[in-house]
Amino acid sequence: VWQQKWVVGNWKMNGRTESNRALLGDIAALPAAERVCIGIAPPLPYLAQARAATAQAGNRIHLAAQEVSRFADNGAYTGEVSAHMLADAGADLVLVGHSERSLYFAETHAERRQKLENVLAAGLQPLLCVGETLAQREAGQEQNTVAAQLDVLANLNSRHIAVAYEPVWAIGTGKVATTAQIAQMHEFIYRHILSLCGSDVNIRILYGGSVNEQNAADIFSVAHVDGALVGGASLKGGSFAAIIRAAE
Ligand code: G2H
Repeated sequence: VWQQKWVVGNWKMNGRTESNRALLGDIAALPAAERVCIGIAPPLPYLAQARAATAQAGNRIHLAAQEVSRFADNGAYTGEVSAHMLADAGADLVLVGHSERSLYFAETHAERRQKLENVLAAGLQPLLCVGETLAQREAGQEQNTVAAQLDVLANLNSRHIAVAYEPVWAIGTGKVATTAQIAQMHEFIYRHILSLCGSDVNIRILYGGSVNEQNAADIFSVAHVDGALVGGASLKGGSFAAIIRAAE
């Protein structure tokens, strides 16, 4: 897995039982992609549906959760879902720190850290999302911003670091970072993780932000791009399949 390209579909708040059935059918029918690790992150009520559908594909589709509680295990935290519950429900990957969580839920650095620790304690792999806003990029602050976001990884008890670089200005906007911008930032992220976590870590750095079947091949050809976190295009079976083929 740590040599493969990861293609993870983040469904966000989309789907219904009936429409999921068709999409999951397409995903379960994908031919085995040896060099690609495929993941999907459906909304929580559909995790079991996704698990059942992908089990038919021999569990080669990884299940991801889009969010996790900062509270550990069990307790009086109405509305929350713990990392242990996600593990119990069959997830093995958990998104942490997606920019939409800071935008709409004011998630803090300390909360992200707590979530990372909870995910690891439950035996799951976190996928930390980082990325700068347009204003930060225009002010020349993109690397400082991303470095500060990555600092949440310092002294984390894990030798497996997965990060998604998602420039906020490219999320769901149809605007894609240029391959030069992606190359520069992925190289920076790679070096920063090494300096934070040591050189003996396994690293996957995914790109996210309006990835689609037209631009995927170019993006995957960039050094230190180890896959993609795909939003909108992961809701169409054909597009998601094409992105996986581009990663092969
Ligand atoms: C970025 C991405 C997936 P989209 O958020 O997380 O979404 O591909 O729709 O820009």
